This record gives sequence, structure tokens and C-alpha cells, in this order.
Amino acid sequence: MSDPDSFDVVVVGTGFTGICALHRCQRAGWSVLGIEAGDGVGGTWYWNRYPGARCDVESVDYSYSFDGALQASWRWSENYATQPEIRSYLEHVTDRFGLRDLIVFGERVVAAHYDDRWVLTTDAGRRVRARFVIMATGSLSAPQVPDLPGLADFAGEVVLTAVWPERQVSFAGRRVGVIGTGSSALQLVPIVACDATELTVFQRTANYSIPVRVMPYSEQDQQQIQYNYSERRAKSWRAAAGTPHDSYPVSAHCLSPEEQREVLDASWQKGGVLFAKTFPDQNTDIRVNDLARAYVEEKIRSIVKDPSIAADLVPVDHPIGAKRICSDLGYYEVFNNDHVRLVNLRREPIKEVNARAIVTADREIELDLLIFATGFDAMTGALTRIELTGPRGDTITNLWRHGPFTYLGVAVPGMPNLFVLNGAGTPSVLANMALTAEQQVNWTIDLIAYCVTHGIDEVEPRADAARKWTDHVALVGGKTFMAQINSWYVGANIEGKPRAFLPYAGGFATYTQTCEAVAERGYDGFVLTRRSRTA
Ligand code: NA7
Repeated sequence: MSDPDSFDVVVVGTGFTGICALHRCQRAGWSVLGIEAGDGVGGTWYWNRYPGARCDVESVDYSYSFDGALQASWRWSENYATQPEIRSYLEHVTDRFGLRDLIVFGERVVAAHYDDRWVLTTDAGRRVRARFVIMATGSLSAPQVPDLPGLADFAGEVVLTAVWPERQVSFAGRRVGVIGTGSSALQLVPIVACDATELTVFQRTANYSIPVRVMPYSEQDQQQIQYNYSERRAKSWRAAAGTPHDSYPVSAHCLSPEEQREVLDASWQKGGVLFAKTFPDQNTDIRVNDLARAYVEEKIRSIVKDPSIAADLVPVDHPIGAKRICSDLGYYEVFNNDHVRLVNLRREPIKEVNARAIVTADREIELDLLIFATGFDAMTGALTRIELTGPRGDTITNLWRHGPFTYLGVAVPGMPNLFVLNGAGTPSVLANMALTAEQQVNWTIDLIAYCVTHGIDEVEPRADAARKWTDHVALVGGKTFMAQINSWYVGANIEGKPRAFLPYAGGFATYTQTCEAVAERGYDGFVLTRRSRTA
């Protein structure tokens, strides 16, 4: 009789990647279990349910293409989907393909160790065995909250954007503080400002944000989407960022100042994160970057009436796009309200929290509700928070003590039969995560199928192949502006985290081709072990 707690594959996490992986495993006829900490699917889109949460990639692109009927049947209501709509899409996919019964909800994997199989343990004490493990644990899924002195004494309500409660959090009639000014905060703040009696935004680093042009899809748009879909998706597969958008065809240097301005105006009107690629050389030529930067800074100054507040909102420490550009619906405008204040933490750091207030170097700011929008231990945190031990006693924290060490981002020497999808060393956060999820799953499932077909018991990357890939990730990333500043792209937001450029910056299409070439060469770079002999 087969062991009910033993599976061909265990998939940890049911966000975009995990759901896709479960579907492929099921289709392959393997026994598969999904383990999900949330009470529903969605991953980051399950937990990040703060008001205003919305994807900055267009809905039509930020969805699956692996099933034509699914794609044709789902209708997004807007061009940039809100969190509730994305979550219901993922619920729909789960039910459509009968995946729900494959998933254990409400349990977090806390440990996994390998002897001849992986044995995974959850926080509910469940132990399951798996021949292969797919870690679909997400890039932005391990929230980080600063350890502010006195925080435990705060008598008001405390919430995190990254783990927003299911219950209603009221802002009306309350004095609200928001710590952090990344994408999450910038989406949330205009909504809080509508109802709160007082709103204080605590900013450590100013970010660039471009208004997003949210539009409902008309019937005509819906038809157009279906008509163009194949071509649009094919273009995304060939693109560096996994979306079908192009930069302006020539460098800004080829244009007159008036023409440059026209291009920037058009890009501003288009809105959102695509502004980061207005000109083809904006992210490689600092003079071009300066043009785009100055343009947005001028916009900030024109929107915000108080010049001293505007000066604080203008970033001073990074080229535009070196941190992911935020997209907002009225963020800068909020600071024209008398009941909204900006605290520049560089000038006025937080000293402590007491029962009623945040105390800065200059003043005490009383609050009823404190919101942390302080980001994540990005790209590695979800994995390193699991006690993960390979057959030779290597732990992931030890293996990655100098930074992530992977082959193609997907496999780790010392961790056979374990695959980390959309994590460090993959394009993931620099591309369209829904599309990269498909790529990562397709490639990994093919590799597992290869092992199954060829009677291979263990697959593990060689250390020299991982060295080469890890060095390549560092080299390619090191050439970008992103590597030259402090952000979660390099782990700088987490104290003590080794500095390493985390995502793969060589482009999604290039990465995909590299992975395909490895597969075509019979998975070179991997040691494939067949019982007592190796292949
Ligand atoms: P982000 O982008 O990491 O933003 C976190 C923000 O929190 C950022 O402004 C941080 O400032 C700030 N932060 C973090 N720790 C502190 C402390 N100790 N004190 C004050 N401020 C702090 O996370 P988001 O959730 O907004 O967005 C994540 C991604 O989702 C985003 O990049 C998009 O790709 C979508 P810092 O910049 O570190 O000085």
C-alpha cells in the first residue's frame, strides 16, 4: 500500500508559481502535495491585501498563458488589476484545474531535511516525504519589520501591509502613521489620507513614483486582447522584462531637447513603471537617466505646493529606476493636505515608540494606528527562514552565508532534488512574475520528467557550474545602476544580510535561452545520479 504521506513532488507555496507547478505535476500524473501557509491561494497576493494593492504590470500580461481556454475565458475588469481581482483569478485557476484538494492550507513548512527523500515538517507538526521539492516560496514573501525600541509598549493598533488583516482596518477618525515609502506605502497612503484625521508618513528614502493610468477594459478592449493575445505573449517571451513593451526606438542623444521632452511627456502619460524604460539607454547611460530623473523631479515639485515638502519627496540618492519605480494614484497630491505630514527620517530619526506615540529626534507624534510598509527579506528570506538541510548536513543559511549560490537560480549544490523557483539568480522581480512563473515551472517539470524517464534518482548542480552562474549573476547585475545603490535588490535593507545582487539582470529572454540550452545539452552542470552509478 502506498504511503499517504509520501509524494513524488511537494510544492511549497501556492502563489503564481506554486499553482502553475501543481497543475503541471498533476497533468504529469505524479502524486503531488501543495503546502500553503495562508488559508487560501495567492501567495504575496493573498497576504498583501492592504487597501490600494494593485499590480504594476498590465493584467493581460500578468496572468497565465499555459491554457488557452483559461486565458480566453477570464476577463480582467481593468488594465492594472487590484489585489482582490488577482486573488480571485488565482482562486478561479485553482478550482478550474481541480487543484484545491491537492493543497494543505494554513500550515507553514518550517524544516526540510534530506536522506534518500526530502522530509518536510510543518508548524502543525505534519511530516511528509517527497522525492522532489519545489520551493515556490516567493520573492517578496518574508516580511520585515524594524525592531523599533519600545514597539511592544505601543497601545494603538499595529498592522503590516505585507500581512494585512482580513478584517476591516478603519482609518476614519484616527491618527495614522505609515512607516516606509516603497510601492506598498505609496499605494496605500492616498487611501488612508481620505479618512484619517491625521496621517504621518515616515520616510527614510524617497522613491520615484509615476501615476498609473488605471482604466476599465471596455468590451472593445476585451475583444482586442483576445485578438492580439498570442502575438502579445510571444513578444513577451522574447523580451527582457517579459512584457510586450518597447522603449523609444532611439537613444535620447539622437533627439533635440524638444523631442526628448515629447517622449518623456508621452511616457508620463502612459504612466506607471514603464517610465523606467522610456529611452533604450536610460538604465545604462547616466546622462540619459538624468534627463528622465529631472523630468520626474520637476513633476513632483509642480504637484506638491510646499517647496520644502517637495524637496524631501525628491529622491537624492539613486538614479531613476535603480530602485523599482513605484506607481501611484495621487501619492504626491496627498501632501497638499493640512492633515498629512511627512517626516524625513534622515533628518529626524525615530528614537523610540511609547504607549501612544512615535518619538523622533525632534518630536512626539501621537498615533492610534501604526502601519509598517517596510518591505521584505527579499528573494532569499522565505527560504532561509526554513531549516533546510541537505544530505551532507549543509544548511541553506550556511551554503548562502556569502549570498545565494545557485545554478540558474533554480538549483543549489548540496540540496539535491530541490528546486527554488522565481528566486535569487532568476529574472523574477525584474520581469513579469506571472510569465517567469510559467518559464520556471516548465523548465523544472521537464527536468523532473527527464529524471523520471531516465531512472535518475538524484539531480544536483555541480559546484563549479553554480560558481560560474553565481559569478555571472554578479557580473551582469554589477553593470547596472541597481547594484550601485542600497536596496533590497542587493539585500541592503536587512541588517547583516550579505551584499549580493539578487535577481538576474541579463534579461528574461536571455535567461530562458540559457535554461533551454542547458536542457538541450542533457542538463549539463548537473550531476544526475542513477542508484549506484552516475549519468
Ligand atoms: P519596499 O519597496 O522594500 O519598501 C519598504 C520601505 O520601508 C522603504 O521605503 C524602506 O526604506 C522602508 N523601511 C524599511 N525599514 C525601515 C526602517 N527601519 N525605518 C524606516 N523605513 C524603513 O517594500 P514594498 O512592500 O513597498 O514593495 C516591495 C515591492 O513590491 C516593490 O519593490 C515592488 O516590486 C512591488 P529604505 O528604502 O530601505 O530606506
